Amino acid sequence: MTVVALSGGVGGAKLSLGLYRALPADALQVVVNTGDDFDLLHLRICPDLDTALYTLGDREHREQGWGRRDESWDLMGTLESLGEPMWFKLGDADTALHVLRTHRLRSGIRLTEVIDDVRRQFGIRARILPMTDCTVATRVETDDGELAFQEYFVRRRCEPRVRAIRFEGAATAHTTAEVLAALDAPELEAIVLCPSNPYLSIDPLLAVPDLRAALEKRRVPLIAVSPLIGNTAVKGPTAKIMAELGVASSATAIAAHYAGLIDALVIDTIDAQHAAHLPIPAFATQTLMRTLDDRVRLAEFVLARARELGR
Ligand code: FO1
Repeated sequence: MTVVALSGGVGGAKLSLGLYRALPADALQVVVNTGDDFDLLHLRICPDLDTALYTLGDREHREQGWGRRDESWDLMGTLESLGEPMWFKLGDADTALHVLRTHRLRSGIRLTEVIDDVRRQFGIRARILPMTDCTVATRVETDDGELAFQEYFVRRRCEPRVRAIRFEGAATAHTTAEVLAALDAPELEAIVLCPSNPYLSIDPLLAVPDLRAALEKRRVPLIAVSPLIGNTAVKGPTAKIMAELGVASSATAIAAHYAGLIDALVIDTIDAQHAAHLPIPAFATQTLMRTLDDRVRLAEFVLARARELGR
């Protein structure tokens, strides 16, 4: 039996690791957001894919949430000493991956194949699949004008007020044969929508028309995990963006956001009172993932609920 996880950055990678440990090693396929990808110093940077690679490959920087642990910063220090403004931090080992990826993409190799090769080199038995090999770029319309995703997220620290978010290139993009095969596999048991930012990390996946269509015609339960605990997100700007878009940040709003797509929502125990008011089944448990045990326990809970729904 196999499971597909839909993931963005840090929160998604944490639950993906829990699923990877809770399932037989080759039973997991993680479909990852590529809307955050961009070019810096002519290098192709894919933050969410790399966070998945580092987390499942036991190389992630645990406190930071992105990049590698035991990283050195000589390249960035040298670039800064030469006058290059390095608002986006590039570690040495991390940059080696950006160089390799850029080189291979320029040689005509698909992003899916580049990532698949790296995950094998890292000894990861789960598949890590970009949502598309086409270029999709998240753009954030703010009170200060439209910003490219990393300009908004890193350079401006999510401070500008968000008015709208769009995914440039998504409408004409298509997903990959690998993602379609994963979603159509006879042995597929469940699809798990990870507790990533719905607006910035999951909506780009859902904006790719044939990926959305494949999710809609699935034969297995699709169960989401809310990124909110009470009215706040563990990390990142989810609650701030919801407020700016005029949406109350609550489990009810997350269920409404995914209405028509998900079969059930896993919420935190402190939100258990919302369960009775949701139009879909909601299951309450501790969703905060501080330790590896937390991740595995949440993954096991999600898988158990998905199996019950599938019966
Ligand atoms: N996030 C930051 O807040 N500051 C950085 O300097 C930064 C550098 C960086 C380098 C490589 C990488 O893969 C991710 C990096 N991130 C950084 C994280 C990234 O911007 C976001 O976490 C994701 O795009 C959102 O999921």
